[in-house]
Amino acid sequence: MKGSKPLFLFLVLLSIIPCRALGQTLLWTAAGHPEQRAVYGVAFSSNGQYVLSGSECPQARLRMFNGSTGSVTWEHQVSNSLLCTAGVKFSSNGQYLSNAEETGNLQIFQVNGATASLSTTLTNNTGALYSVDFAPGNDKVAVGAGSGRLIVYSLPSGTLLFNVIAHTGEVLGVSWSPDGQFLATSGGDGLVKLWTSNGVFVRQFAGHTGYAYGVRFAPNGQRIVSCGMDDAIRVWNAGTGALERSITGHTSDVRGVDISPNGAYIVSAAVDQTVRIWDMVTGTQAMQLTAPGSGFFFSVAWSPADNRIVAGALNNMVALWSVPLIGVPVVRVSPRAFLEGPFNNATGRMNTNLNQGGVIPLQEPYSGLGYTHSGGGGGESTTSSVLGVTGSNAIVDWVLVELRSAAVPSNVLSSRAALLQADGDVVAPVDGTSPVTFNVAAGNYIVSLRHRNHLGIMTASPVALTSTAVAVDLTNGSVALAGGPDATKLVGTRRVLFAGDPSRDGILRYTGGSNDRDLVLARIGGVAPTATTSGYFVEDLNLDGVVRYTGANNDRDIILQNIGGVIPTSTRSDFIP
Ligand SMILES: [Ca+2]
Ligand SMILES: [Ca+2]
Ligand SMILES: [Ca+2]
Repeated sequence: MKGSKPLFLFLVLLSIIPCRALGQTLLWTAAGHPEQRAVYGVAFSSNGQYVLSGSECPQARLRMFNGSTGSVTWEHQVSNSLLCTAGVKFSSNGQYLSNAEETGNLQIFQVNGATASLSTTLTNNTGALYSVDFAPGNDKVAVGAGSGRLIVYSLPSGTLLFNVIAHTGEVLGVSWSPDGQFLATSGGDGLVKLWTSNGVFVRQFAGHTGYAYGVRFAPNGQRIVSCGMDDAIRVWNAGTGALERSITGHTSDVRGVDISPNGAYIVSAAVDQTVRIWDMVTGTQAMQLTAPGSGFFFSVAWSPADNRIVAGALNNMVALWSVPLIGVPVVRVSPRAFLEGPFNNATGRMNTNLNQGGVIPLQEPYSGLGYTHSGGGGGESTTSSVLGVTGSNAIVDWVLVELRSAAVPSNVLSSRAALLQADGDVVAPVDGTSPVTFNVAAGNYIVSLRHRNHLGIMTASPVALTSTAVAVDLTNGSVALAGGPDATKLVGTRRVLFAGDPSRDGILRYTGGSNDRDLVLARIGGVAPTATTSGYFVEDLNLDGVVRYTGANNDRDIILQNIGGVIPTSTRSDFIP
């Protein structure tokens, strides 16, 4: 033990360093400990507002920093004895932070804004802890122990769920899959292993020599990234166990690894005194980060909210960079689909009455309807010149395109509002002709197409997407859909999305609670069935610009037809989870 505990306010070695190079800015550095103690763990809160560090002992410290300024907002002295802190994490709901420490205690703190208070100490009797990760649902916490054990506790109760021998030697890294169904571990035996959330071994990934220090699951659940004593970063296929690539360039031990929220980049921290950013798909180095005086880097994290990176170093430094100019990955897709409402089987095109009526908004309508966009989608806009195009490429309406996890199709990784042309092409709103682009890494994605009053559809199998646009024709049955042929309506030889869901719950209902028919009636005033309302409304199921309840071209009968046409209590559902 060294000295007494002075006021930490005097100990913050905070400095703003205006160091700019090649798209990176070192925003601040601060001390993770008042003395020369290595920073073994760093973490961002899920909104990126706070940074947490955990340091070496004696008198290990946890420190929380304001992510913008680097000022210390909270400090905790772990103990007066020889207890080091090896791993720190925030839970994604912002409720907890955790500290895995060297005598086998897992401390869970309740987070209260910029501060925290100790709520639970979970003690295992197998020795030192090296790594910690909260489950995505915030209902479990996993820890890796020096004894080679993988231990999982339930939260908030702290009940032990399982405790299995995972590695020969220490469990140095642990990471939950994004769906919470799996855990990846890395160990002192150089292996990376995959486990079910119940602690059942699935497969191992062999390749590192010496310690495998860190491991992270990619946001799409398809890849696992590890780093090790062999100076390498390895990218594994989580599903098959295959080594996709080995990334070399660091000249000494790679101690920490993390992945950008969009899955396109890996960041690594190494004993060669550099933090480096790599392209996930090509393995090429995109950027190298340094901080004067840092010494060896031991830990690293990428902000879940933006392009900022924090790293912890041997000499007690916590360094935070902004990397805004880093190249943004792009995948492109060109879907083609028909909506039943405006579809005209005689011409093989959709009517463009909404466009001709001048009611299509320049701003995408889905955010306003309550749809929660993902992965950078939302707020798309177009121009009156795009809407002015006529003929087969005239715009019919706004649609939604989603890229979903191949492993967990309910997980929407990225969404975009796009425009639908009369001939079925789905295009970018910016010019009305380009493919739809998403800022995600090249890979396999379930593609879904949705509309504000039709039943959505999605591919049954993942589609391999890259920066070169891939055509996904959903009009002719050539691409298998979730739900099979029942997912779309056959009109002549073409497949169209079922109309009739102004309630946007994915179910066509003609009568009873939450039915779609009453919404049509309500839109025209709710009393006189022959009344009509013109404009851009979700109750206009055939997209002719007029909401009609009865008579020719009404928007009511289409619901009845699509639930079977006979029994009014029948329903029809989409196949989107
Ligand atoms: Ca076209
Ligand atoms: Ca409905
Ligand atoms: Ca209508």
